[in-house]
Amino acid sequence: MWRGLSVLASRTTRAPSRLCVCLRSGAQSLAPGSTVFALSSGQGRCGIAVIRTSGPASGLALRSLTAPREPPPARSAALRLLRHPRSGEPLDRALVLWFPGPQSFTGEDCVEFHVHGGPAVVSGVLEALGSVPGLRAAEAGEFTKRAFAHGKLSLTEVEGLADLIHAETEAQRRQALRQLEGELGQLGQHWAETLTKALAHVEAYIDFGEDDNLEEGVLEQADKEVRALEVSLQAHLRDARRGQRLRSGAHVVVAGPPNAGKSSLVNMLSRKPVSIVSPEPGTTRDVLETPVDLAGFPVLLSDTAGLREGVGPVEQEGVHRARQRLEQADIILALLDASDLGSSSSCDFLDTVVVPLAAQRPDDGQRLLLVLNKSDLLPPEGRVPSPGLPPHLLLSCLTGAGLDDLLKALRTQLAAVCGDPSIGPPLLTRARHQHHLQACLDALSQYQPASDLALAAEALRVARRHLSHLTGGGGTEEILDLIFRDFCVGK
Ligand SMILES: Nc1nc2c(ncn2[C@@H]2O[C@H](COP(=O)(O)OP(=O)(O)O)[C@@H](O)[C@H]2O)c(=O)[nH]1
Ligand SMILES: [Mg+2]
Repeated sequence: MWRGLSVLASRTTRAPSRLCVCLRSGAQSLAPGSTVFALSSGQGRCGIAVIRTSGPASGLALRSLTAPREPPPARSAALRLLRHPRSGEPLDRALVLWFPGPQSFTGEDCVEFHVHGGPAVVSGVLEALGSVPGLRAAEAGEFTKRAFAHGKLSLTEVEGLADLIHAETEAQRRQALRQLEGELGQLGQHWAETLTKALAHVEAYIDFGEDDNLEEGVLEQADKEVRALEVSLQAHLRDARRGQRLRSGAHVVVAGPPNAGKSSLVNMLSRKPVSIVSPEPGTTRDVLETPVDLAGFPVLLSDTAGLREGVGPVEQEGVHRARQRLEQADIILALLDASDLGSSSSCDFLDTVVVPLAAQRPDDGQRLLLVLNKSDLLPPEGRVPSPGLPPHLLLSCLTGAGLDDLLKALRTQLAAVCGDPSIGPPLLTRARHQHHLQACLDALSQYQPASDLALAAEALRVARRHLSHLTGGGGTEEILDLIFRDFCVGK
């Protein structure tokens, strides 16, 4: 399939008009490929539902459902009575839009029917479309697949579209939109062009090295550009985890001694009763996870068992799981009872978890936010409970005091671990991107023009091939299937 799609894509680039079927010519039977239709808006009762078609018989479908009226001009909405082509029964009065290819989402002839969103209207129109010769129901992701095949979207843009459809937080939406707008693909193309130029220089040197006409310093220039590219790729790979965290959620783990108010904090941040809150120490034993939108960032928030020694086997297992989860955390929300800092469990937690983490440089990995809860229990005059503590925030889960400051601090930490999608170069958002960039770098490590020019040229070719996989130039069917699996029918 991949090869077929690529061939089609390259043909389209050369002769886009061949895929454009004139509505009035009745040429639909001449054009290759099938025509598909699907409900593209969400399922269920709603005000308006959008049903679309893509393929050469789209014009026929439009005519069949709106006869005897003429189809509207291209890309203009018009109100039409839709009728079943066989029985002539009225189905709905709907807005219809005609997008002749290649100026459409898929690059093919497309029609959109904006119908009333009742289930009977939708199923009636879908059934009517199914009765038009040459039309069949679309498979999951088929519209986007066709857009990719016709060169309307690159692979990174397809991924951006999938992420945009699934984006649940503001930061995810920003990152996905940037990728859909082609920023990551353009960066990949820019890198590939650098390699093409360097390759041209090396090849020129191989062919005309002895020739006086060749500009001086050609090899040195290529060398400089390749080394600069290596630095840039390394920087992006170092940043790769951030884009992926933003896509799938940062791990924030709430930890602390028993009864510090960990479950209360998790419930407050997630605004739902995820965990049982009780004055009895050792209530939470399993790790409880909940996805939350924290200050616009996607977070997987975990509540854990209070860390303490000398307890029964079930709680011991809970403590073991809590420690495991701590190791996987991107951000640790370390919680202590501000009115109980002198207890042995508080001191143990400070010594074994907080102090070692606070000593780390923040860019070394895990980030720590130390929070002293139950500030409402402190005497009003003695607001700083222990001057020797690492930097901390005061909070009361009971009264909500200090919550705004905590959210602000969390936002800063989340922006650091996920990357701020509004600024800076586009981030790598998937393991696939990381894989291709790493493969490109590995190939470049074989680039040693001083020792062997032919091998150096080959290294550049291999590196360029890996980069082209980033945006979908040459690849495997499995990658495509994996990406399009994220789409549902109608997308
Ligand atoms: N006074 C006061 N009590 C709190 C606060 N946060 C939690 N608690 C209480 O402390 C007890 C333990 O809370 P819980 O969230 O179960 O703590 P965990 O064991 O760390 O999960 C419960 O009785 C809570 O109502 C707070 O900010 N102030
Ligand atoms: Mg608890």
